[in-house]
Amino acid sequence: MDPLGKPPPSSEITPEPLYLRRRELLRDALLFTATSAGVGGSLLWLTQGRRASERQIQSTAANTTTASPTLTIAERGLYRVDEPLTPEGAVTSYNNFYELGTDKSDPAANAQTLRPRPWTVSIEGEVSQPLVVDVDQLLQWFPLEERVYRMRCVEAWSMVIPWVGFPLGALIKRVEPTSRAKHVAFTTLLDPEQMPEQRGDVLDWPYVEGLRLDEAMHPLAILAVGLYGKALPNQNGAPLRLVVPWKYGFKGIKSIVKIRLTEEPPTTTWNLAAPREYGFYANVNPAVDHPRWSQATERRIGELRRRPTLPFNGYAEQVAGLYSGMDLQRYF
Ligand SMILES: Nc1nc2c(c(=O)[nH]1)N[C@H]1C(S)=C(S)[C@@H](COP(=O)(O)O)O[C@H]1N2
Ligand SMILES: [Mo]
Repeated sequence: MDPLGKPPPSSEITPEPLYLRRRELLRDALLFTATSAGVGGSLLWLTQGRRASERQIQSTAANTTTASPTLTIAERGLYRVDEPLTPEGAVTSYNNFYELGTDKSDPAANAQTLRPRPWTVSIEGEVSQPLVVDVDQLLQWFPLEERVYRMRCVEAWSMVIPWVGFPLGALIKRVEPTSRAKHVAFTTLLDPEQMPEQRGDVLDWPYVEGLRLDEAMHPLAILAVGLYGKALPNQNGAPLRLVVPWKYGFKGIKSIVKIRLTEEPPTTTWNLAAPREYGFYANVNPAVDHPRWSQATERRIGELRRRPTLPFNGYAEQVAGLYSGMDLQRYF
């Protein structure tokens, strides 16, 4: 992810000599398995030493938020993935959240600057019942579900994350879209006090993402308020973020303050920054390479071997129908 044509910031997917990639792979596997109990973890610990895992432990310590609610989960098991969960320590310490820094460890390190309570969200635009609502009120309106989803970043790493949230469609129904509503635009908080990197211009702030209305209404699309049964850590997009598991991770906009229904598709941040590299649809598609790297395989955080990337990130059965007749090479 990088609008300027430079390699991505940290240890990411920049096409590099293979030997480098292998070292990086081993190091990251160590980083993320060493904290989880299990044979794989201890084996790596023994063969690779302990430096990386100490770093890991330090960075996960810095992320508690105050005054977050206890989440009552009404339902579990919908759309469950039969693959091991990515350890919580990895999910909360290896992040993309450019408002809090561009290195993977920055968002956790800078998480305390974000204040996720009190927090209001505006749902507006082409709706007959616009709303400005406190996030804790939202938690009362919609029963929370746990959804275990794969997450595939456009940088070709992936995780399996147990989110807590509710269907985005339930909220959209509540505001009653008009007949002109065809798209949904989401906006992240703009506040350089809380989001220090917004003082710089690595991206056009605030971060904006968008969906077609029918994508937004799909039952797989959720607004997440937690993970691993607890309120969302700041670095993961507290208090409220989008999760659309069949699309690349950058569609999953964090710390949302505005949801606007529109007729026209919104201009989205990454598409604006690098239109050749990041399309509006951003459906996970192993057959369409990123201009600077292949999307055919991915590095599952915590695993040693790359795995094949699946069309629509493994959710083709549920979502392919949304795109029937579309040229997915062109509308990527
Ligand atoms: N506001 C905002 N939302 C964002 C990003 C960001 O930089 N800013 N990064 C995106 C990218 S590229 C990814 S892969 C996911 C990462 O989510 P995670 O850190 O919870 O795994 O968040 C997405 N949402
Ligand atoms: Mo990403």
